Amino acid sequence: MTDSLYAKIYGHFPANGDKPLLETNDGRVITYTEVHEITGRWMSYLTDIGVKKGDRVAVQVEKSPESLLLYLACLRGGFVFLPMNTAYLDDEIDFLVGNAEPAVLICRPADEERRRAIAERHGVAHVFTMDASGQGSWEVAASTDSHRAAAAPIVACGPDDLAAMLYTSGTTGKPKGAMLTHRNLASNAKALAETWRFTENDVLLHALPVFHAHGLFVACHCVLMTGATMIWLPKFDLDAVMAALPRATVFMGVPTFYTRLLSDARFDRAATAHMRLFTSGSAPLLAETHRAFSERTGHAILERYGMTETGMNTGNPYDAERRPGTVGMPFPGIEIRVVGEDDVTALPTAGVGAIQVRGPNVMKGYWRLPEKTAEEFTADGWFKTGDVGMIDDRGYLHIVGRAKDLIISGGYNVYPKEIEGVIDDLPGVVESAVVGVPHPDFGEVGVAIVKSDGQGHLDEDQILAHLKAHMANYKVPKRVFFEEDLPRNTMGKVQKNLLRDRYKDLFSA
Ligand code: MLC
Ligand code: AMP
Repeated sequence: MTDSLYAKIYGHFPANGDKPLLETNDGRVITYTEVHEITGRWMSYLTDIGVKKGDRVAVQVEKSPESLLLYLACLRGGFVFLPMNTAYLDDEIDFLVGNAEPAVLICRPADEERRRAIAERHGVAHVFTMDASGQGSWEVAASTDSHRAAAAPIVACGPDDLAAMLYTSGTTGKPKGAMLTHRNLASNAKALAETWRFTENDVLLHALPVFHAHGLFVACHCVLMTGATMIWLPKFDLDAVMAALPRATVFMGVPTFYTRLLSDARFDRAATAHMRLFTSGSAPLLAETHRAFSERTGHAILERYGMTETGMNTGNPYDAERRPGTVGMPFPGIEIRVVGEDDVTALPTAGVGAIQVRGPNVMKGYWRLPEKTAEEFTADGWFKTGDVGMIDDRGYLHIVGRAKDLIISGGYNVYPKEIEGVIDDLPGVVESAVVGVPHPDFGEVGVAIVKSDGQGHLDEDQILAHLKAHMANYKVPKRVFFEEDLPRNTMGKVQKNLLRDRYKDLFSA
């Protein structure tokens, strides 16, 4: 008996292999039969070039049907899929590749030269390209019929074997690789597909990026576990979503997707009457957005709560009330507790404290960081989420804040510490603080407050240009302000709450 997630998914492939797993908005179709043929060829090719079970396959490519097939080929072969944000620049990729030591790196054609340099520096044996239509040196090499492809196996995996590794940044230090096992992903996939009542008749409108847990696991696994179908959009585009909506039954988004949809008068009761389910997560959905959505469409968005390290922890009920401003109850098999300062004593109803989670969904640990892993778990095996919340008298979890210094912008995590470090390296900067402030589109965005040495040759544009050259665009603060001194408490710590308050209306309409 194997614990391979691919084997579990394969067990749910529809009897009719001509059924599409996905359709693109420009008319491409990938059937379930094709999924099995292509993943067979690709995992055989990886095996032929010497990639072994447990080796990492690092990927930074645009979203295409092939980008998903790469993931599935890795699952099937027992290789560890490592997707990387398409916005990452050279420095960010260099760190991840150096840390994960993948056997293979697949990149966009335009990046090839720079990625080869990184691969060479870190001893990565194989570099391939894949463009936005799935073509490139990977397709040429891996799709030639290997003699073993026809009989390609589903490599047997144990429950604790790694299936994927996703990096999450920390409030201190460098990004850490969350090691996700076949059991982690499979247990969560089953819990979500069942709780959300997926069937073969569902059509999921997929507009999320596929280098994060939300787009890659939550959305795709619900479909793959039930032999359903996806409409596969390269990214969230309002017109493309509106055009595809009539053929969909389920939509999953970050809150920004919903505020953008609500900004369009075409998005109304008639346009959504046939829909079965809308889910939201990755960032807080404002209660007012939830209510506006219900008023406009008659549908209550199902908000759920998760993270890279744990997959999905809680969600509002499918059948009972979906309460605005809450993230619902634990999914089957998962436990949640809210604890006090000692990190172990569960608080009474409505007590506000640290949220901890335990279950088969929780990662194996951080890649090659046993001490860091140990710090994030309690002695009795609960994972510390870094989120602050309370459970109300009806059992709904409310997230009321974060203990971690983190900004969530349009569903992407931005770590102030990383940005402050880059600003502080600039000549003329004494120190800086980056804080999150409310934003009508992204929910929250970063703003930098800088103390300069007063020599007078630093301005906002210079700092923004410097940041854009060194980090993914979404991490770059939307504005920079100069102040004579940063406010500090008696312990000498910068009082970010005061700065947040000072700049909170910057983007209000
Ligand atoms: C883009 N920009 C952002 C941004 N996305 N800035 C801050 N936050 C973001 N999320 C930048 C662009 O680089 C650009 O910069 C400018 O903002 C305007 O971009 P845009 O054209 O409006 O952005 P767009 O391409 O439409 O992207 C916005 C978006 C995208 C919301 C569609 O960010 C997105 O798909 N977000 C989803 C994130 C996600 O899937 N998270 C899941 C994490 S998993 P410039 O300088 O060029 O003007 C997880 C676990 C869980 O958290 O629970 O799910
Ligand atoms: P990531 O590291 O990208 O997986 O981000 C996980 C974090 O996103 C969680 O720890 C929460 O802080 C936040 N998050 C995810 N879903 C929600 C939600 N529905 N409401 C509020 N915060 C959320």
